[in-house]
Amino acid sequence: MDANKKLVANEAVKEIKDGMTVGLGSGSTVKFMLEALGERVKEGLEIVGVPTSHQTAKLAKELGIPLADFSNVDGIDIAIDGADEVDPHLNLLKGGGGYLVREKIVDILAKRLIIIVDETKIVDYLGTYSLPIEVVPFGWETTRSRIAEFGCAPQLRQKDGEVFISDNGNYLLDCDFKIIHDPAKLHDDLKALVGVVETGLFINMADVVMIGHAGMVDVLT
Ligand code: ABF
Repeated sequence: MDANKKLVANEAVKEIKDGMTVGLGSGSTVKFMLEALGERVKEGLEIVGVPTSHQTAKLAKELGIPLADFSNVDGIDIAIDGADEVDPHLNLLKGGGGYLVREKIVDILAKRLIIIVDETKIVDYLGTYSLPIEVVPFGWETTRSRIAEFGCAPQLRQKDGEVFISDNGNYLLDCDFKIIHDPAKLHDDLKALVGVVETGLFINMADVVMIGHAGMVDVLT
């Protein structure tokens, strides 16, 4: 599995050119991408990265990748990010790591969004992986009830025995829809609920999906 993740991460880094502002995703495949990008920065590549999580920012700093935020960049040339599931329309289910809000803010701004996955992420329908939904902590129990009416049993995400708090100070509800036939409609319906900050459904956002499998990289656009 790691070999395919490394393969696709190294392939994606080739798309990064001098002078770019690069959205830096989160997750284990992106970790390999950051390591490859760090090597290219050491060799003289001049870029600046906008991280999608404290975790990514920490690793990028360790690797010597210059960082910026939206106070000093006015756009993203390319974003490279992972995903938990990819459907045939290149719609994504993301947020397994808990970083979906900042990922979506960066990814949606990118002129070009490249998603890097191994073949285990490719699905016919989104939803086997529980959908992460970021909610405001105040009244989360009532938000959970409203979300449940769409056909799931939202679970408050825990980490190390404590309630998981996102980088934005919110809670995450993981929702086991099992199969999502119309992810665009579900996203719109969920986003309309009071208390919902964002969902892990990334609809019509990916420009390219690079899939590492069996020592090769397939590219979907
Ligand atoms: C990130 O990538 C998250 O949205 C997602 O949970 C994670 C999964 O990918 P990986 O398998 O690479 O950790 O963008």
